[in-house]
Amino acid sequence: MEKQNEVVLFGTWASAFCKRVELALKIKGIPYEYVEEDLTNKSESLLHYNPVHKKVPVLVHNGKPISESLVILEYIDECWNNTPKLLPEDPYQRAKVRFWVNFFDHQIMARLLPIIMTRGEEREKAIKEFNELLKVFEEGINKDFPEEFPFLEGKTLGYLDIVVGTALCNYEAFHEVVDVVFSPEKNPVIMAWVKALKNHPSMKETLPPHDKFVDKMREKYLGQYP
Ligand SMILES: N[C@@H](CCC(=O)N[C@@H](CS)C(=O)NCC(=O)O)C(=O)O
Repeated sequence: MEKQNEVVLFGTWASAFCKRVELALKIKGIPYEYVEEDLTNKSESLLHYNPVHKKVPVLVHNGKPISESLVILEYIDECWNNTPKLLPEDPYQRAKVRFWVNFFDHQIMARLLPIIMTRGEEREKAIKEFNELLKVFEEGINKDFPEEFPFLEGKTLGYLDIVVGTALCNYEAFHEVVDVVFSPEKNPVIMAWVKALKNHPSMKETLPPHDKFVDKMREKYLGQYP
């Protein structure tokens, strides 16, 4: 019986990919042990549990490792199916949520790093692409989930809320370090949604502290551009 509840999360505090998993575990009320990884000196356990990508997050459930944050979130939802559901019951709704989660993960999140890491024309191009993709995302979710946006207070956080919230709720830190990349004028639906998500108790408990996150971004990214 004890064995069934053995859940260990290997993560790193500033990673949105890891925060997704932490948040999902909290929403589902699943007790877990957390192991903070130093990515400059990865532990033997991490290399053993994720030999393919050697990345966090990794969830180890009863000794069995699962890698890739989106795979982990779906595993958690299927395995603990008597707790609040992250994905909708209806197969078509599930498909639509998965579509937009993947779009956000592969397209939008992939543009965040170039905004931080590049300068000049290259950076302008990355910001333009990011804004265009965000607009497509905003129009898409607004059309596909007309009754759900902006996020309603009191609602349980779902798959899309978790993925978007853990990536964008730190937008003030992002703006402080690299400038404004999205705004209420350009992205009203997303801004209203993100602001509501930021105030959700489980989200507040999970997000990294603002000042610590700003310092980390400065140290990691701006350090290269004295
Ligand atoms: N697609 C992966 C991305 C995970 C990822 O990029 N993890 C980073 C931390 S944010 C990592 O472990 N990096 C270590 C490395 O690249 O060596 C997921 O969704 O889990």
